[in-house]
Amino acid sequence: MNRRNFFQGAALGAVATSSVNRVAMAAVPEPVTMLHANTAPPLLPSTGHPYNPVVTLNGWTCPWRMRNGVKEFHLVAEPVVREIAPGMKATLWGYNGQSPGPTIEVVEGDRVRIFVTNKLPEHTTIHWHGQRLPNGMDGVGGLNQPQIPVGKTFVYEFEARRPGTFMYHPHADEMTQMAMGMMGFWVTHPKAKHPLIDEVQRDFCFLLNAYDVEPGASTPKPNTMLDFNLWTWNSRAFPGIDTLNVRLGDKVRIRVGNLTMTNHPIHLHGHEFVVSGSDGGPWPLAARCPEITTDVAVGQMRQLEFLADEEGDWAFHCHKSHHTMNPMGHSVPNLIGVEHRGLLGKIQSAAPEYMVMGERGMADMGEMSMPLPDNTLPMMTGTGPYGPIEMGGMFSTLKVRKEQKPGDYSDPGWFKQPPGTQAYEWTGSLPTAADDLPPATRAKAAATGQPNANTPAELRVKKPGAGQHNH
Ligand SMILES: [Cu+2]
Repeated sequence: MNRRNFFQGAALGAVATSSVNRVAMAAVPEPVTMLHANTAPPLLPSTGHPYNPVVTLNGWTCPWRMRNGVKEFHLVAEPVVREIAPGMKATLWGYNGQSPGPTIEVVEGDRVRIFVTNKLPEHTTIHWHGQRLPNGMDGVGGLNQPQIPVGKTFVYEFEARRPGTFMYHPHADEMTQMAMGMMGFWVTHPKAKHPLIDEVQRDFCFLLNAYDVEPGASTPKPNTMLDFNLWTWNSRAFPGIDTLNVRLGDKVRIRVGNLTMTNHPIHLHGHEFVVSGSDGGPWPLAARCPEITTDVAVGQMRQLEFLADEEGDWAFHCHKSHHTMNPMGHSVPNLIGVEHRGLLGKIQSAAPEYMVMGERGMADMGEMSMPLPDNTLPMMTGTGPYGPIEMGGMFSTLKVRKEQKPGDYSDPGWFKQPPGTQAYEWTGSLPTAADDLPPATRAKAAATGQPNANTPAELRVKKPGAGQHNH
């Protein structure tokens, strides 16, 4: 075992476990287990080719040992408890103590040997998504290899032939094992300067995943096909997803892989990025164009690259609005404009838990402390410097700061906006059109969020008429 790597791992809260018989494992690198869901600092390579390591959001990189020129890793497939966000833990399957498993980082041309020990209650395999490798190493159970039985260790070995952004996951009882959280990231750094792979100061990676956990429960339903209720990045939901902290002027790369059952339009505020590559490899320069949202379809991977040249706290999220919500968002009728407060007492006498919600929109949910089942996240939550952020799920923040030190990934806190650069309330007079409803109607409209039926909205619309088209 490479002690240095081991101790680096230990310093991050990882521990070596020896529940598997020590003698039997003597030829195998000791597996490293992670005990928490924090974002580990980048793991600087102490052996082999140097590179600028990635930072895995709410994850870590798997330590390795060098043995006769081969990089050896040890993954243990096992049941894990993953904190999805403070206040909710899920009973998942993963690798080395967490879901996702550790990121594997190697260099183009590296010979890689991965020991996979199966501590699940059923057989498994690992497929190395995107790698060029011998057919027998591709990990499709039944097709390329026999399944790895319960309690057994299999060895995968191949050369990391092309640089890029990859992932790993089982190809055995796939629907169950992926629904339970089995997956991990893989980055192969280029060996030499590559014409299509830019050097960056910050390199982040995470997987898109989704779970269906009933409010109050902790184990995902493995047979759900579409109706997931927890939309996560690396098995974390906002406000449990760490922020991406960078220095003003940094070139930033964010690598994203999608192992959910639907597409995710990933959207960044305040900057334009290019998609610089995918699991297919770096993209030709002619194929890159500025974007602020890019769709990551099922089974795809994308690398977003940009210059972080605008200071501030910039939202970074999936643009499907139900993917930035936590459970409890289903089956709530649209009550906008329905005045039902007078009914509350009557309903509550029959159903004491009944709550009034939604008659003026759902924003109240962000600050409401409603009784939730144990181990359940609020639907919209998180607090920013100006109040509730009213988000959940696939949402985080890119924090760009002048004072952030090179290589410092710690959270700088909230951005202090320079005076005169924030949206403010207008207190002057308003033009008549916005102000000419009778006061009683206006009060009612403000209370219900909907114009009164007696004063149809159409009447307030300026229609094209005489004098408008004869210039
Ligand atoms: Cu999404």
